[in-house]
Amino acid sequence: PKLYFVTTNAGKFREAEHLFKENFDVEQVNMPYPELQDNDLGKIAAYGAKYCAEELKKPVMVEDSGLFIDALNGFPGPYSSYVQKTVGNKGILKLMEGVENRKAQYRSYLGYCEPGGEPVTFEGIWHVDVSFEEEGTMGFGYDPITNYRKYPIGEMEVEQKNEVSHRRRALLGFREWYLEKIKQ
Ligand code: ITT
Ligand code: NA
Repeated sequence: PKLYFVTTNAGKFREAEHLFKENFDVEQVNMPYPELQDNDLGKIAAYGAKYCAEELKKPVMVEDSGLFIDALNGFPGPYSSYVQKTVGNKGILKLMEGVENRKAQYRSYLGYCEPGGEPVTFEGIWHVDVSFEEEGTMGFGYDPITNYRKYPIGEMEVEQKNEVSHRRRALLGFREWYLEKIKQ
């Protein structure tokens, strides 16, 4: 089957393409869509999927994600994209200077919708730590300033990251549901 992944983020798309390559033909639709102002990423993904399905008249997936840092009460969370584009990784490292608690989570919400249908969402959470300096050039976004059990995420190949990430969990949740659905 063919799926359309609406995202402007090439890093996200690359990971999804890798993870799904055995099951689906995934095409990137590089189109921004209105994002609800909400703290609930699941709601943003559901609304975005519905909007894009009606707009494109195709079955679509969207994904809304973010990095939630414990010591910053969940910041940047739903603002992750904006914060990445403004103060960036250096800005986050600055905020984290002298902070001992480095715990954070990446969260991913995959939203899927067909034209005329209701959206469904799938969640994935990945517990990571905020590093003390930038390391690696492999990933995107906050990858260079996060590590998983001391392994710099910025040094992970797509395949390696796809074995453990928040995105893997959300996408595989969707895959299981979808493959079951098309059997019927
Ligand atoms: P689209 O909305 O067009 O898909 P976006 O980059 O704006 O692209 P989001 O609104 O979901 O996507 O923003 C999530 C941000 O969180 C993203 O821009 C990254 O900075 C960060 N992020 C999400 N997943 C990440 C990951 O696996 N590694 C590093 N940073 C990530
Ligand atoms: Na976005």
